[in-house]
Amino acid sequence: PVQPAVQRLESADVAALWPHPGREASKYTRGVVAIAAGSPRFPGAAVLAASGAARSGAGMVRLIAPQEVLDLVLHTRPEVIGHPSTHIDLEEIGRTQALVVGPGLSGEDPRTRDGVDILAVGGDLERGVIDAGGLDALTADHRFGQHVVLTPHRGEAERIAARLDVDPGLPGADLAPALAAVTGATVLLKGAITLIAPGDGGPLRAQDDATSQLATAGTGDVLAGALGTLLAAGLDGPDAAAAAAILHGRAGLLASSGGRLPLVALDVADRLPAALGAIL
Ligand code: NPW
Ligand code: AMP
Ligand code: MG
Repeated sequence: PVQPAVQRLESADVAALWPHPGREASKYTRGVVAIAAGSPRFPGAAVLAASGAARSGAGMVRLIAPQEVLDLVLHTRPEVIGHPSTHIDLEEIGRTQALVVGPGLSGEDPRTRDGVDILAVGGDLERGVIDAGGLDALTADHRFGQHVVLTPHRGEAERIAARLDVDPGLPGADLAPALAAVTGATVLLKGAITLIAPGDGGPLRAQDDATSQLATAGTGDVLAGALGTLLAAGLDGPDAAAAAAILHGRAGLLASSGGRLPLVALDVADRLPAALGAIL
């Protein structure tokens, strides 16, 4: 098949898509995002994903995690609603418009398997993000709609590809669409150039103006949370992915003084509102 033209993402794309809360908005109508993240081995990933979600304007951020992880997160982010649990039961949790599964989880964690099944075709929710450990639970039998976004870095993308009978050696501009085609999900392939391949075979979008200061532990977890918020607000999978990638990249530039100084992942989350302010 002929490779469709690549669309280069700009700030204006975010401005056009951004979901401003209406005058009558409530925290529930704005979008509730539930996040299954953080484990005894990687508790910090939950802080980072929850921060990315909360700083992007979620009406409510729920976190499904063991109590010791919730204790850490609530210390930093008291606005987060904690759900101490080893599994995901959406009925028990309450209203949820998008689910983020994976930051800081292993592929064997029951939350990982529950989350992927909930987001798969035939599951209870069609909007969400599968990142990090969540990607390790993908099998060739899983199919998704395009409002589910997979967010692998290159290493994770190669691991999924090998399992889904896609050539892991493909260049990114072919690998992202190939993974989107076999899963049906939108694929956001992270890196110096971040590529977004819609699950419906639509045009590839690219972001190439972030800073390599983002190449530090935990920045991907922040992105997963921010993307969850935009999906909960009702954006289409590819649009949410585009807006989250641009905003995350701009926040990285602000947090690093234009790419000159080192940043830490939590700085990126905290700069999301200012990045948005510079765009709108
Ligand atoms: P190599 O070196 O090329 O052989 P992992 P992870 C390869 C959580 N975190 N970027 C490379 O292999 C995450 O949420 C928790 C990165 C490398 O060894 C995950 O749950 C934090 N890797 C978990 O940790 C902060 C690339 O893949 C391997 C690559 C593991 O996350 C940090 C890494 O893959 C972190 O976010 C690329 N562009 N290209 C916390 N504070 O709690 C190739 N590789 O071990 O599956 O993933 O990213 O380290
Ligand atoms: P993760 O590996 O999951 O923590 O995600 C890393 C984040 O940093 C992603 O948003 C990447 O797009 C971004 N990133 C990593 N390396 C670079 C780079 N060289 N230039 C720009 N952004 C990068
Ligand atoms: Mg990651």
